[in-house]
Amino acid sequence: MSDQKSPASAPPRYSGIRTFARQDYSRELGDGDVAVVGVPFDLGTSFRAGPRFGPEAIRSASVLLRPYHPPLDLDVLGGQRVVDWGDVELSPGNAERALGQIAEQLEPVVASGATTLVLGGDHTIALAELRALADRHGPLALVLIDAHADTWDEYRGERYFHGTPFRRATEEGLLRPERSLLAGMRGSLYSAQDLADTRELGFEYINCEELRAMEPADYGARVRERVGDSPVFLSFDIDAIDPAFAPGTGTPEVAGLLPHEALALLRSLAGIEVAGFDVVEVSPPYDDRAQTTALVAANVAYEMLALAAIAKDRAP
Ligand SMILES: [Mn+2]
Repeated sequence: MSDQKSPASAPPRYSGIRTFARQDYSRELGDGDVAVVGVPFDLGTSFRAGPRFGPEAIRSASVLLRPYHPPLDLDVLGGQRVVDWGDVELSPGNAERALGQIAEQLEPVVASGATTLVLGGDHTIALAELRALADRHGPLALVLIDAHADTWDEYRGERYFHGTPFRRATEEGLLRPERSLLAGMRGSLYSAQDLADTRELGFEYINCEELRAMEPADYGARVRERVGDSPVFLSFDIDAIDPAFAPGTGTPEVAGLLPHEALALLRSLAGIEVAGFDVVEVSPPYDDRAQTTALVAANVAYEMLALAAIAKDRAP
């Protein structure tokens, strides 16, 4: 508590500029083991908009995060250097142009060797992240926790929006569907073909009912087996969480994961090296007065930092 050197514990935490978990703001390439990057983009939403305000809300909710993680007995913020890179700069009004801008700004960060932890933003941005990540790592295995598979081809003629990023990424050769595992899918669909299309692309998925019935360790084992030695992109859509706990999101579906279930699933991935993480679809205008959705998202991001710390520890 008295460790004045750690920005995370410099009291009082409700004061000061809102960087993620009170970590240093830095745009110096090579400065951090992990770079937290905000992507304030929501031109890809199909129902409720608002995730352009997600990075700001998640950062605000993150300032209570402390360095030490008791269940993992891990110094999350002390054993690695985590920097807040700030937000990518976007031109509003054109989704495809913005995707190019996101990839262009992420590329040097990824090339510097940092693990990226992106705060979204709607899920369209995953396509831009994958462009930057694949540029360095080659095609990646996708580990997705989401109420939706986001593998549509188009919606009312639009090919670039938050229902299509993983189909576009597959077409662009950025993903290895045969090494990817999607989990948490639930809610009504337009037809059974939606799911068949996901499988036809080569993805495997675990629906939310099945996921909730699994032991987290079994989920972790299934992810390990599926991704093999591929580089990994771990993407968490906050709508995977039940809207009672995460109402502030664009396309809510009832009967989702409880927060403790989601954290346990993430902890089950300990030891897997992840090239890039994101937490997306937080829509603060629809959040509750206590900003619960942003709080859950900040804690999901914290678990991702824990995974990064463990992977770094085990690196040769
Ligand atoms: Mn999604």
